[in-house]
Amino acid sequence: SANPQKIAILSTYDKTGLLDLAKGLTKNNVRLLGSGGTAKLVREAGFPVEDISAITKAPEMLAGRVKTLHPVVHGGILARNLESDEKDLADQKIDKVDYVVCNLYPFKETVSKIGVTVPEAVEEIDIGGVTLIRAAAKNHSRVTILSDPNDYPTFLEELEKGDISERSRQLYALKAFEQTADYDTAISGFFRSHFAGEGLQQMQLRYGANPHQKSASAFMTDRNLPFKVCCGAPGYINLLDALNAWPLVKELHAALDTPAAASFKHVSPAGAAIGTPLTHSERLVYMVDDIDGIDTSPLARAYARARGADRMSSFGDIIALSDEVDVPTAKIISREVSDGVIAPAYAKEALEILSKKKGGKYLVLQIEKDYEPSPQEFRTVFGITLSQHRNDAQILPKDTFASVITPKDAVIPEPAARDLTVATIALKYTQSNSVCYAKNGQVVGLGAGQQSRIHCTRLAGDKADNWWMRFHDRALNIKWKKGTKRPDKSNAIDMLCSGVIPQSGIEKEDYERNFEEVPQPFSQEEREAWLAELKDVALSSDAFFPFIDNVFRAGRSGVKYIAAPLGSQNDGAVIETAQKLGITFSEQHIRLFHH
Ligand code: 93A
Repeated sequence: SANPQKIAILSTYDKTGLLDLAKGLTKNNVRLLGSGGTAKLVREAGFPVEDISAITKAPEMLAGRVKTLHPVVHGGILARNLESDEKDLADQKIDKVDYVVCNLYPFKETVSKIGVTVPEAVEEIDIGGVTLIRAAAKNHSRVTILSDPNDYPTFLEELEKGDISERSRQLYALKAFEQTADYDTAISGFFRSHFAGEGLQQMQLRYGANPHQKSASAFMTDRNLPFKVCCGAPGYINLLDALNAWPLVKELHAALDTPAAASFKHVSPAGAAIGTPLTHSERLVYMVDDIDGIDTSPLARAYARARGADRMSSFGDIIALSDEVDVPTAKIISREVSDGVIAPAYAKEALEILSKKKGGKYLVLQIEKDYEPSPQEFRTVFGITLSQHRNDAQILPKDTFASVITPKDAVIPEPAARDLTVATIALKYTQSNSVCYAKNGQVVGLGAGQQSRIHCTRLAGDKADNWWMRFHDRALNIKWKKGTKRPDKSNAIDMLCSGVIPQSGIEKEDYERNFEEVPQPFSQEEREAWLAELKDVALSSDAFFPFIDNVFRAGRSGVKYIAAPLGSQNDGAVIETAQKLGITFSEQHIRLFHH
C-alpha cells in the first residue's frame, strides 16, 4: 500500500522510558513487535504489541540465546527501497521495519563484579541485540535505531511532527556503532585478560603511577607486546621510561651509527650518549675506571657516559641500550642503583649478571629490535581521547643542522654536528620545555619539563657546569673514607661541585664524614677559572628562544654551537646575540615538544 503502517521492533534490557515510548509510538499508529520480556511489559501496561516469535513463527530458544535472530527480522530491517529488495521481501512475506529500539545485556556491569567467572560473563554477551543495532544503524538511510533511552523523548517529539529526519537517523546510527564498538571492546578486554596469556598480548601491572591507582595493565589489541620480561616485573612508570628510552637509543644509533645508551628517570633522560672513547679522567668521573673490557665495548662506554652525565638524576634509572648487552655493560649496571634495563638482546653471561641484581628482582626487558609502532597514537586524559600522528620525524646530522644562520658560510665540524644530533634526539624524548647541552657524544646537561625556557636553559647550564666541575683535580682526587658508598660519593661530589656545601651543624658533619680529608670548597675565582675551560659545547632547544637571555646563559657554559627552531619575534636579536658571542647558530627545522 502507499502508506503502510510503520513497524517498530522493541528489545531492551534496560526498560527505562519504555512505556512512555510505547505510548508515543502507539499514538502515532506504529505497529509494535517485541522480544519476550519487552513485549510482556508493554502488553501488561495495556499497549498493543505482538511477540516477535509470532512474526518469525519460531519460538525463542536456547534459553534466550536466539530470540530475534531471524530473516524475518533482519530482512525487514536491512531492506532498502530498491525494487529487488522489495521483491525479496514480497516473496518471503516480510514487512519492512522502520524503527528499532534496543539496548544490550549489561556485560560491563557483570564483569566489573569481583570474582565473575568466564561462563557467567559469556552468558551476558548479547548477540541478537548487537545484530539488531548494527543492522538498523547500517541501514540508517531508511531505519531509525534508538539504542539510548535518553533519546526517546526527542525521538517522539520528532515523530509527532511527521517523521525522523535524515540528520537524526545519522546521529542515532553513529551512537549505535559507538555503543557496539565499546561493547565489543569490553568483551575483547575480558577475553584478553583471561585467554591471552600473561606477558604475551597483555601484562598486569601492580599499580599505575601511584600505589593507590590499582588496576593497571599494558596491552596491545592487534598483536603481542613487542617486549618480553626476562627478569623482574615492570611497573607503570618503568614502562613509560623504557618505552621512551628505547626509541631514543634506537634513533641515536641509527643517526650516528654507533651503539647508544640512555638513562631515564620520570620519563625524561638524565643522560644519553653514544660510545665514543673515554679519556682517563672521564673513566674516573664516571666511576668506571676499573671495568674490564670497556675499551673494546662501545655500548659500555655509551652507558658509562649516559650514567655519568648526571649521576644524581640517574639514581634508580631505567636504562635503554641500543645493542646486545655485553659483560662490561652489565658489570657497570650491576653496581649502580638502577630499576631496570631495556635492550634488544643480552649475552648469556650479561643476563646472568643482571638477573642477580636486586635480589633477582631487577627488571630486564627484551624488545624486538625492528618493532615499529603504528603511526597514529592515542591517550586519554580526564576521560577525553587525544590522538596524534606519532613524532616520527627523523633527526639526522646531515639535514637538520645544514642551515647555519650565523656566522655566514660557517661549516659545523663533525664532532659538533654529532653533539647537536645527540642533544636534539635526547630532546625528542624529554618532557618539554627542554634544552640540552652536549659534548663528546653525550648529554652533559639537560633541563626538562620547565614551563619557562630560560629556566630550562639555566637548569641545563647549571648541570653542564656541575658536570665540568667534576673534572677539576680537586674533585678527581678526593680522599674518600674507606667504605663510602657510590651514591654517597656522588652526592658529596655534587655538593662540592655545585657549591652547596653545608656550613654548620649535623648537616656539615654528615657531609664531612664521607672524607678521609675534607676537600677545600671551590672559591669563586677557582670556579670561574675552571669553567672558562669548558669549550665547544653544543646546545639544542626543543623550540625557539623567545628572548636573548637564553643565548647569554648558554655562552656562560662554553656553548659554541646552537641548534634551535626559529619563529620567535626575537629571532633577529637571538641570532645577533649568538653572533656577538661567537656562537654558531643553525636552524633546527622541527619543533620537538614531547609530553
Ligand atoms: O541472547 S541474545 O543475544 N539472542 C537474541 O536473539 C536477542 N535478541 C535480543 N539476546 C537478544 N536480545 C537482547 O535481549 C536485547 O539486546 C535486549 O537486551 C534483551 C531483551 O530481552 P527481553 O525482551 O526478553 O527482555
